[in-house]
Amino acid sequence: MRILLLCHAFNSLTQRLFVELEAQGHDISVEFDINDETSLQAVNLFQPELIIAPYLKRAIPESIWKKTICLIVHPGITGDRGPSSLDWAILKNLNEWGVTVLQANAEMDAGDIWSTVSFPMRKASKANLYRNEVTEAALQAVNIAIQKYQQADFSPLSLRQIETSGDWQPLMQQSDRQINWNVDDSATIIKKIKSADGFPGIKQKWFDRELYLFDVHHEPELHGKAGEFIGQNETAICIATTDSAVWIGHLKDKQSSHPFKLPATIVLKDDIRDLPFIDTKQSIAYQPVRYHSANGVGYLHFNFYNGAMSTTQCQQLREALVQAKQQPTKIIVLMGGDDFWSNGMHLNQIEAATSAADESWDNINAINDLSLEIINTESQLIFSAMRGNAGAGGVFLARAADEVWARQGIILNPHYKDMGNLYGSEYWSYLLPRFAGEENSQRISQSRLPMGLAEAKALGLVDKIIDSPRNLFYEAVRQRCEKLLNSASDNLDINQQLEKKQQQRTSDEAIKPLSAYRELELNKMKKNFYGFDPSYHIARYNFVYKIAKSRTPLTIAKHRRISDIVRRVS
Ligand code: COA
Ligand code: THG
Repeated sequence: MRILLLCHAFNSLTQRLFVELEAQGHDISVEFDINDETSLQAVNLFQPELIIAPYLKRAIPESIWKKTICLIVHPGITGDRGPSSLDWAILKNLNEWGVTVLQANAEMDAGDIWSTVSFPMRKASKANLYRNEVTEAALQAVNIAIQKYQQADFSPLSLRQIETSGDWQPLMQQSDRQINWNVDDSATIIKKIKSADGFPGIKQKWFDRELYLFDVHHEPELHGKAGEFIGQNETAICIATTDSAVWIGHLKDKQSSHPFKLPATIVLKDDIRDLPFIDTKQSIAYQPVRYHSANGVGYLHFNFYNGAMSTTQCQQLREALVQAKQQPTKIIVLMGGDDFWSNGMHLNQIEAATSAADESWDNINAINDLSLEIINTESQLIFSAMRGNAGAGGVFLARAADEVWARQGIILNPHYKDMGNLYGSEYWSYLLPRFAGEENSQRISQSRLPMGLAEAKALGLVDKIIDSPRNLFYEAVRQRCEKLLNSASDNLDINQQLEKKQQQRTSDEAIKPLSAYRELELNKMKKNFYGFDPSYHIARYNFVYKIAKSRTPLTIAKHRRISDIVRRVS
């Protein structure tokens, strides 16, 4: 079927539908909802049989929904309507929520119901629920709706025909979730912040500044006077609550010269100069980098907010890896974070630096040092286990390991080009030809599209797909590792594999040393950072400031490509 995805932006849910529907053989094109005329033009150019709107903030005009069936993917149960569905579900502590596919008409979210899929709620942030449960349910609900569309005799049910518990819920206001530090316990505070994380954050006045709070973690061990600052670590601040304390990892100060999300200690810098330092190692409540081992396998977690890795975080992670390598294990697994495995260097922190070029340079060197440390792991087999999505440098960093395992359903964006034609580093020019072959690495580095796992595996970016639900992923990885250890009698197989890996490394090094790959990549990156062409700095600015796109990129808007138009006309 010819299907147009009409969306506010190409977000993770839209990317997932794009990848899955294309894999099912549908002809998919994407148009950003910039204004009514452009959207109508897209419909006229592509002539879709069906329009699907996975992430849309504005009303679809009558000129479109009268002509073509438009299916809205709504992150709520049947009958639920409005722009803050998930926010309300989290704030109300609901046990179950869902995704409904409904047909657009003149009344927002009140059209006929095509399908609905429910899921149990989990105590996670809005963005995390959205990227996981909502995305899975949305994919199922869209598939059901497409099947029904293809049945000639199907007609959807109107809202009046079905019994529902959902209702219209207004746009959530700051006053609906404002924290009352003297009254709210930790659970309530966490719930409020999570209901607004990734967007818009909880408004909070501190030090006469209007701040927005994100990235909350419970701290059961520490206590103090409710609402008072207890301490800080490298990136986060710890605040006492009525019953314990919470860590806040990220803040946004819209009135500052860097009005975007940054680590809390950077935003508050001068205001918390005298705040005592709490060693992260003593508090397991907020430990983005965490190592543990069990039954001969070491696991390194790096739960960085939004998968972004700053210079110091890369250094910290490298240090943790160096330590892990000294442990008597045969396998190390790089687990990444809860939301993302990694999205490469930290563009927000680069944007906020005194010199963005210098900070980019430091960040890419730190991530390269980490990549090198992974490649040069001699005493252990090292695996990247991706539970969440990865993008840009994060994908190539994963490939630095001996094997990449990925959870069924994640999306990879193995490209740097959208960031102002960045050349990219992380030793990709060594890793890609080695694991994917010359031809595939050409294909990967030319691509600007999100990739599903079937393609990633075919191209050699991923070795194993782990078909496990999100909450059982760690267990599935653990079982695989331990089976590998146990089936290898007296570690003979593992030792042979380690020997083979060392031989390969030695022979690769003799042909062309890793330092030469690094130098070549960094020479190109130097031009991106310091050269005449400002594309990278402009693209990064637009990304960090979330400047809306003024047109849909041709990579996804195939109806706007001349070749596709000619093909359809002829
Ligand atoms: N640095 C800082 N923030 C990043 C980031 C990075 N490298 N990658 C993602 N983020 C942030 C986004 O700004 C967004 O912030 P929000 O919480 O304020 O909304 C959040 O992570 C989620 O990203 P989003 O783009 O909404 O997720 P997605 O799943 O729809 O898309 C990517 C994922 C990877 C395609 C997209 O985030 C991206 O292009 N990132 C940039 C990657 C990059 O170029 N890195 C530098 C080169 S190494
Ligand atoms: N029919 C038509 N178009 C649609 C929908 C529809 N477009 C997408 C839409 N459903 C998705 N759902 C909503 C529901 C309510 C609101 C937005 C999207 C909403 N918006 C506030 C407004 O427009 O004033 C502002 C919200 C905000 O600022 O975030 O109420 O069923 N034809």
